[in-house]
Amino acid sequence: MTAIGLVGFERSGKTTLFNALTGAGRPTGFSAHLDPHEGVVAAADARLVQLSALYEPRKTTPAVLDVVDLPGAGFSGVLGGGEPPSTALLNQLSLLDALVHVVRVFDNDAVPHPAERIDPLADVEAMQLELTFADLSLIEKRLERIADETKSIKAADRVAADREVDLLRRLQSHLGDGGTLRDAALTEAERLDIRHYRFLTERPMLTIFNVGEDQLGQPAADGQITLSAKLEEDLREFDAEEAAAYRAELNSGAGAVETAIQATVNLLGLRTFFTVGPDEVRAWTIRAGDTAPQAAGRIHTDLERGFIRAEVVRWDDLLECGRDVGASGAEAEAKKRAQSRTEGKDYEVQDGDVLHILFNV
Ligand SMILES: Nc1nc2c(ncn2[C@@H]2O[C@H](COP(=O)(O)OP(=O)(O)OP(=O)(O)O)[C@@H](O)[C@H]2O)c(=O)[nH]1
Ligand SMILES: [Mg+2]
Repeated sequence: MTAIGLVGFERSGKTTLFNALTGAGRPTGFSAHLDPHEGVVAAADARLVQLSALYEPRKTTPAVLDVVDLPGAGFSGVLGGGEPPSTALLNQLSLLDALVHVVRVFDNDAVPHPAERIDPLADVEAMQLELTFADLSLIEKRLERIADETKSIKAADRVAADREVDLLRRLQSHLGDGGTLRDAALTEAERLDIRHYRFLTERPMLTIFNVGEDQLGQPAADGQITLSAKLEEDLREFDAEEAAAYRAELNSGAGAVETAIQATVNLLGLRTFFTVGPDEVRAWTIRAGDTAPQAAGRIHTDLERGFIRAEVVRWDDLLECGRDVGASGAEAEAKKRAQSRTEGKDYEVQDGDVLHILFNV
């Protein structure tokens, strides 16, 4: 399972966004929670919606991601001159596959910002520093430990220790220059070597600007995600028609939350494939590079173990066939048009593939 974590300073709207994503209805505001909230979020996918409209299955199942809403109270170090994040918080962070930084843009005197100013870009930088300091302190501890251990070490082991020290020093100076470990120039082998440290600035990160309802409708810069967590939370209570009317009034396009989720899925390097049929139309996520048997294994371990071959068709080709001849004949029609292929165990599943797995156990 893939887990994403919501991070950000106090009262930036993490729990509000968590509620918008999961429907969990956790208390927001000054209820400062010290424990993280955990939930699951359905990965909204327009392709799934279209396939489902064609098949009219009994059940439509989106792919899901785990989401963890972390308390902002742990991040007051850089901002307020307080303590750095606790070991417990750092451990929680290190378990996450990606981080979503919720940045406060909305202004509200009743909800003071911990630094008593609204400056989104300063918050982006401060969080960057917070995570960088955590990585630097991990590197320092490790360097000290190696120095201790290598006082009485065999010459043969010294080579490996020296190499590690060398690599850590390079990371240290890169971070010191304001870089992140995401953008550090490392070889594939070096990336593998440092993976076990679970450095925070190595983690993929998405930034979401949480604006007030009055700031909606202003164009977001390229690659930026802007939404109002409060509005999105409130709209969960509305039916589709009411929600659309309210959005129109506030100039808020639909789909900001969906865009954010899709951006996270992409950031994680996940690929989505689909399975279709009259019972269920379903989206699944796999890692980029996963093969057909690995994808089959997401559905059921038996399908991976007994994998024979996969019938593969792109979702939009299948949709077109289905619209021409009806859902029940869609796969046969795709075969006739040579849009459906038979793939073996080495096939690397592509984003948007519809798979039909043939297996035998
Ligand atoms: N006006 C407005 N208020 C918001 C928005 N998002 C959050 N708030 C309010 O800001 C307050 C804090 O929101 P939370 O979601 O609890 O913030 P948090 O980041 O989880 O805070 P901590 O858990 O303390 O770190 C609540 O009163 C929210 O209603 C928004 O988009 N617009
Ligand atoms: Mg919170």
